[in-house]
Amino acid sequence: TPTILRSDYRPLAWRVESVELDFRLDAEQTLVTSRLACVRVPGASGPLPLDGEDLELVSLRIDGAEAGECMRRTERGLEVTPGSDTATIEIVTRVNPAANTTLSGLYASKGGLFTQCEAEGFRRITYFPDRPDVMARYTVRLEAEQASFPVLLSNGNLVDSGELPGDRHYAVWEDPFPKPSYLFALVAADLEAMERSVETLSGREVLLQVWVEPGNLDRAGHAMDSLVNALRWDEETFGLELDLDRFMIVVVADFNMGAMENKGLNIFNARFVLARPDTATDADFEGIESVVAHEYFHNWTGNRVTCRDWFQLTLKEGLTVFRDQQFSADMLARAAGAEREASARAVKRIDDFRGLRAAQFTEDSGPMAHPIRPDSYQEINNFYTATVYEKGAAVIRMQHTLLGAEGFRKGMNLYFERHDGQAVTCDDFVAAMADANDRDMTQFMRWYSQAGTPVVRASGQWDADARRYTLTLAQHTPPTPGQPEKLPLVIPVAVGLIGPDGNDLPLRLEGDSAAGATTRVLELVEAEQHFVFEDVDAEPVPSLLRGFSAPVLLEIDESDARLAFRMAHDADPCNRWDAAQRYAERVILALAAKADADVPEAFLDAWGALLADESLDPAFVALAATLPGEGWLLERMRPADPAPLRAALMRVMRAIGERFADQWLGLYQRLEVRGPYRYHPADAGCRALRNLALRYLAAAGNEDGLNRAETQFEYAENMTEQFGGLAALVHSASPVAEDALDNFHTRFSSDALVLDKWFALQAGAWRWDEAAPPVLERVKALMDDPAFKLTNPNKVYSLLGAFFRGNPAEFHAADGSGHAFWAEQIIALDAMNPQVASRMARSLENWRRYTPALQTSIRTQLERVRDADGLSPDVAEVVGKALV
Ligand code: B3K
Ligand code: ZN
Repeated sequence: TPTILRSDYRPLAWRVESVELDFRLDAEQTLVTSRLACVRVPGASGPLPLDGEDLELVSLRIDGAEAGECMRRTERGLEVTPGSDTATIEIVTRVNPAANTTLSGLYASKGGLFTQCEAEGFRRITYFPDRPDVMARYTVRLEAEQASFPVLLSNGNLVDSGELPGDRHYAVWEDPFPKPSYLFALVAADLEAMERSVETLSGREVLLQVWVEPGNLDRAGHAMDSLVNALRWDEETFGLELDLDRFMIVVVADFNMGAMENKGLNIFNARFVLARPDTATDADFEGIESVVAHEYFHNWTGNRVTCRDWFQLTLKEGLTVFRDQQFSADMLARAAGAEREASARAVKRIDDFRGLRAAQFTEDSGPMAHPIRPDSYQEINNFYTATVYEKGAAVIRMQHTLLGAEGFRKGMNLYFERHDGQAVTCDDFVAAMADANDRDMTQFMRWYSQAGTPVVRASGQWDADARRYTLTLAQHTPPTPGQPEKLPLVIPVAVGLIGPDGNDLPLRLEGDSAAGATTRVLELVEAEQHFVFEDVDAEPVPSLLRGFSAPVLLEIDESDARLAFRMAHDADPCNRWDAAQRYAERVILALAAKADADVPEAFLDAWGALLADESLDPAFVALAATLPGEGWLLERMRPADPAPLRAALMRVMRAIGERFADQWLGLYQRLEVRGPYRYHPADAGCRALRNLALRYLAAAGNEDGLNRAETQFEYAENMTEQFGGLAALVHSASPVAEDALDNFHTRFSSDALVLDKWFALQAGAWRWDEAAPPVLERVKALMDDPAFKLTNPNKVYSLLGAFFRGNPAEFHAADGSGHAFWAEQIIALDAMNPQVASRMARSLENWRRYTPALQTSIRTQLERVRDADGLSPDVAEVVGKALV
């Protein structure tokens, strides 16, 4: 597979001024006529390359005449050489949506027709210079049979529609804004809309629609509310207003990822729209709010200003993730009320950081490590990564921290002032931030070019006589593939000093005239720096990287006692959580290395103090009392050995369940949420902690706990509690788990999204009952369930994804059965849907950190996939890099 380099970027010699598309839609034979008004860029020379993939070319005419000699076929599609500097190119292609299992381009789902064009799907519809710096105005005419496709949608505004002879109809859509081809979309399906009309900041009336399958309107309300909130937030926070008369969200059941920000016509995976209290959990409600907002925010960060080339992807993704994170934090804070606001924000911050650590830190230490702006790729779809998205967002967050909210806003204003309507680079974004704030950001730009998680090593020295505390911070970034050497970065380190009484000290840095705030942001820019604090009367305990101020790994020597102290006293909730995690990690890894050791008493005491502290928000306690994820622990364990790790985790869970049974039962009672379900952070926090209580109690085999889980499962009126009860039963040795699973399946047999949870729960189950058969057997059996389809990405992610990624001890069974199953499934999936196959394939990329025996088994299967016939570039890149 060829490698594409960022340094190879060349502007196109042609501009496409306008695109007229005419679709004769049909499930098996859709005829697409595309009319491109092309103009040669003054002074440029060369042909116009047109990308095309899986297309049947019916005809191509230049200025009305057969192309003849002026067209030739190339590896990527076609190349045309018009005889003059302006030309109208008319291309007719035929495609078969029903046969398109890749879910990229135009495809069929449940009888409807949908498109997905990012990154390179438009070329599967028609021949086109399919790159984001080609921005054009689109007019789209859709024509189809009325009965099968009653609703016809595309980007922008509806300018004409009507009936045609033979029970057919048509619609014409016009998008007033120039856009790249990846933002094109159409929908032809049987759908119903929830509508709301709102007034924008400048007083324009806009129509919002959420389109769902008939019968699902009662599940669209939360998405609509989220959309309205997002619209308001962008007006208030950045002065950014909806620029269209109409904004549509359309739900589809078969979709490769979460959602897509097509201009004015967002298309969503059903799981990020549909929610009713009895079918969706608190986490689902939260996910919907954030994804709806994310796609909406793209309208400015991504659509109005887009990427020059795909290497700049983080320009829109990192920034938009940062925006959705801020939005969600503000929503949570508002709902929580003034008193609980800080805690609500911290909970969101912890959640985001935990995600970054689990997905991105692990990616950054493996064979796919890349900077947030990569220098090369083989398949762009492989680069919609945690690094580009989550680390990208963290890099934007650091700019926000360094420049302040106001400075950041000034930078955003300048960015839009300069670049509205353009396709630009990450340098352009940072230049706007720098110029608006009169700040040199040259060194900061290294965050865009260096891969790997930087390690910040901290140590402190207290000088009693001088009443001085010197904090030494040193940074280094380990080598990553292709980048042996790294330079120092600009790292904002938010610092607090905790006094012996547990209270923060006011900070006076050397050179300051007076003490100021209790948290200061230090800028670490050298390989090593010393920061001196004055007037420190007793040895303080440093609390570093407060609020997770940078995407780095902090190394600091801390005794167990000091971790327990910070768990109890750190004024920064993020660091309180972090202290609990560090302590748990230490204990679990020690137990994994020494099978007969006991769970240390001091650790349990610290844990107990956390549970007993009634001043803490239940949502926070639920996070702090959740053990570090297995994937993260494997990353920290050398060599990674899933079986003893699982055993250690089970031992710790049992110990915590047994030792604190009364506390768990007590808070289960105390935190019961009465009244009808509402999606609210306070209620959600209580439900989360109660469900966690059930998990620990069930793990310990506590009779009362198991009874409560069963009752909650049977009588709960919302999915959060019902599923929480079920999950506790499945994660126990309880004999009633099987019946409960059957019962749940019967109850929701026609609800695809709820069944996704049911599949995932079983694929991720631990074997609390040693006599139970391996989980792989169950996964194989579930593939035969009538509700399971390998062609539906949600099903694949819930069953196979939960097993490959969420159940390491079972997946990495010593006999290699899991790995062989992995290879079979990757090969089968790849023949249908390379993007989904590639995502699943990535579950083995960090194989070199496992034990030698596991490595041998995994290598065999990686090679088997590598050598399979007709492998896609997607999977080839992943296994190829894994095997290097
Ligand atoms: N921009 C899309 C992702 C497209 C992925 C293509 N393989 C969704 C988002 O980030 O908002
Ligand atoms: Zn996005």
